Amino acid sequence: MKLDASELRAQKLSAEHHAEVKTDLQVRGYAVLEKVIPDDKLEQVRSAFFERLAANVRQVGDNRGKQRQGGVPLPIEEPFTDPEIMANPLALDVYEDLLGADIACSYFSSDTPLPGSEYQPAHRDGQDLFPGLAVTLPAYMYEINIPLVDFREDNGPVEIWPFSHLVNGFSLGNPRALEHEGVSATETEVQDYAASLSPQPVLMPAGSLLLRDPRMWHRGTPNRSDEPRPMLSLAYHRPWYRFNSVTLSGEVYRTMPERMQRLFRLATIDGETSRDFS
Ligand SMILES: O=C(O)CCC(=O)C(=O)O
Repeated sequence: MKLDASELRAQKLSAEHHAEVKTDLQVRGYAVLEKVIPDDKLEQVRSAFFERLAANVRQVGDNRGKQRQGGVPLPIEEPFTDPEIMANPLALDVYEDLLGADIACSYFSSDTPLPGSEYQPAHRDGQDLFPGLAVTLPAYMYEINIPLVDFREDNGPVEIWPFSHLVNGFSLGNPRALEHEGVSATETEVQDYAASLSPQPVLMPAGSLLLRDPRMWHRGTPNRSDEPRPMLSLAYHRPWYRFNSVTLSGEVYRTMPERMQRLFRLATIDGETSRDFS
């Protein structure tokens, strides 16, 4: 979806766009808001990210084959703490509408297939709340992915299976367990079946927001270009769920605008973690 200049200026979706994004999340499982992060801001974030990526590659090596290059650790500090990056109101207005005003964020990370990385197994993020129960439950979490470069056919765009967040009581297999047994998790019967269902690459310009239900099947694809393909990932959920944990300093927390403080109220702040699950 392309937004109007007035929506970008106000950082607020029109009533029509809000309703369309909400419906797309509920029915298709995803929506894309094209190129909403301003270029100068994106450039600052990209260059801070590439410094971190270089340090991470020095530490862990430059390719992890089928496991690819997930989670370059990112600090919750500038320039990442810009509210347009970590608490984008265009997405959060819809997420609060769908999940409630008391949502929290417990995941801030990144995914970066380097050149030469291969297919990931199709998977969901988060957990099935009631494994094996063939009932579609209401959403409890939504993610935001922010591509830091254009996602093209050749540089390993994320691939998605629209509507698959509504499928339950069906397992794609546990990729990690399979890899550990020496079996490639991308080469199972169920993965072949998923691949036969025509997943779609999400092609989008840098600085877009991919809003998605984490239950929607998705996978990373091979990066055949000669540049890394970085993407930031954040998860926002009902307050009783934790996708992961985030740690930040009280100094950073205190400088956050009020809405952002609410989102990070359950984080570990100066070593203290809130036990408030309400
Ligand atoms: O980087 C990608 O394209 C997908 C990453 C992903 O889905 C994951 O690692 O869970």
